[in-house]
Amino acid sequence: MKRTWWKEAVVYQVYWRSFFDSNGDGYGDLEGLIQKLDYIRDLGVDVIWLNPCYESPDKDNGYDISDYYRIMDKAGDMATFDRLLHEVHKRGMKLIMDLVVNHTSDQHPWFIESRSSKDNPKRDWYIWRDKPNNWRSYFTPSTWEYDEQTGQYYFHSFAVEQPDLNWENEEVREEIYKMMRFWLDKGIDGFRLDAIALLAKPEGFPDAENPYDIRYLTNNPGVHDYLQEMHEKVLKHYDIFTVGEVAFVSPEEGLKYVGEDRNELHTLFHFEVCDEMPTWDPIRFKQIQKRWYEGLWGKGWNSQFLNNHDHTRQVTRYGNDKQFRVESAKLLATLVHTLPGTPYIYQGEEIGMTGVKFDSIDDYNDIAMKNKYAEEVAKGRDPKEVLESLQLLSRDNSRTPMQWDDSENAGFTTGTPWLKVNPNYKEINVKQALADPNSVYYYYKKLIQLRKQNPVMVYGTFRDFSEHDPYIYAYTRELDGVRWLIVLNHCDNDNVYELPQELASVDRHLLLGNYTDVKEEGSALHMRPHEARIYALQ
Ligand code: TEU
Repeated sequence: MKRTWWKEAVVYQVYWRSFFDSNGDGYGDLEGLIQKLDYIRDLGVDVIWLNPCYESPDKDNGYDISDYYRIMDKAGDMATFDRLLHEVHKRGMKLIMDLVVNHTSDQHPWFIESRSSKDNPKRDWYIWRDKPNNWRSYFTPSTWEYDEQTGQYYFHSFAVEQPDLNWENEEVREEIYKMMRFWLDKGIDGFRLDAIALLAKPEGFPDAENPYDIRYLTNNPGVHDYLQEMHEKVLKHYDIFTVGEVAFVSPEEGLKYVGEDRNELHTLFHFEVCDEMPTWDPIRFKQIQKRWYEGLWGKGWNSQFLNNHDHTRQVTRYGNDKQFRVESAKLLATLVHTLPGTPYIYQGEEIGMTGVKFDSIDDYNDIAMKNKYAEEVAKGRDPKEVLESLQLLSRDNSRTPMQWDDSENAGFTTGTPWLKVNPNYKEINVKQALADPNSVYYYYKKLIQLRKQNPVMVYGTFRDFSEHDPYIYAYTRELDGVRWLIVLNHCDNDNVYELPQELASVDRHLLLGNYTDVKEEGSALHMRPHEARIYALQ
């Protein structure tokens, strides 16, 4: 398999508005990120993925862009961005930006022109129809919004304020490519391509049989033509890293985006876990990993993550954030960093930050959650019940400010934070983590070091020895005669893992574990709650 820097990399996602506020306005900012770069570097991170910081009315936290060439005031300005890039590079790290080109803001001048009249030259830059079909958007009941001025409907996969660009229009594509070159010429190291599987729309917009199953929004014919053109005209001319957000995709379909012979993207985020597995489901999780491994290995590259700014923090959603928070956070880290693919860390994950439950809908900000809440309450449902039903998966679970210390507002801001701080910041914060040699933070650091020193962790073949076990996940990675065994007891109780003959008959040496006193006991491994171990086999 071809070795590349981005296969070996560990990526750290910075949701800047919740990272560190340098000017007391309650929002994190690029200057704040600059001030914390040493913290990120010390963890061992190679690449920073920065969420969108372009000019935006901020209806969907920067994913509604009104000027691709400017930095939004809350984040800073272009001079600060340039300094950020310089400071990241100075520390030997790389920076990738979010590329949001499925849609713009409705305040983007292109859309303002487009909606102004039916014969405006930019009319065709967006998608206009006389009649809607029955599709649902991600964030609202319909994908179509009626526009009084011209008496037609425009299409939006997400919020009403996020009209989809018409990728069939060549001028649109050329404008986007030009904008991409602008950022790449500044020296950024790649893109995370937002909602990229949505670019192509099906001919004629036929009604869906079940409008609630929104798969029709993604992976439509034509999407690969656009990506190949983008590759040809932009991407291939730079030494960069690209990762596409590709929802509702099978490994077979996924390979079309990332196949090494396809000239599209390097890697993808598939969402078979985060979108389609609401709570921990071990057998299903193992099947997903196996299928993706078999589908991609040697042909295209995968990513590993269990949370991001759209998905509830992993220790809350898939682990145990109460009795075994520290052990569980370390176990999940072990999983993400030892499965095949590039691992992602979402800010705060490295100190085991948890999700939140706010008492009132007013304390939430997430447009997806708020629109859904309004829709359900309008149907006459009990507001309290609706709130409760939306809490676990609200995107604000992962968006609360980074917890730096136990001072007011967790040291995130001297002002009023744009989203409330998680009340548990007095116990869970960076200062505490750095002072405790057994913290989640130092465990991440060790995992990252291991990855740097051992190619087997990146390029080793994968084999699951526990397909039907509901608690233990045991698998090997193997490369050039080096063989590692990873054993995880994803469970609140003790369990014994009886090593299969093949693994029991060789010597083993513990490389890393999340309990300090591991006694070696022959072929039966007595695993404690949420215990994780990485062995080298001889
Ligand atoms: O998300 C796209 C998206 O579809 C997610 O909302 C979904 O939950 C899933 O993770 C992918 O199927 C991206 C951004 O990450 C999100 O923050 C934006 O709101 C959205 O695009 C619109 O730009």
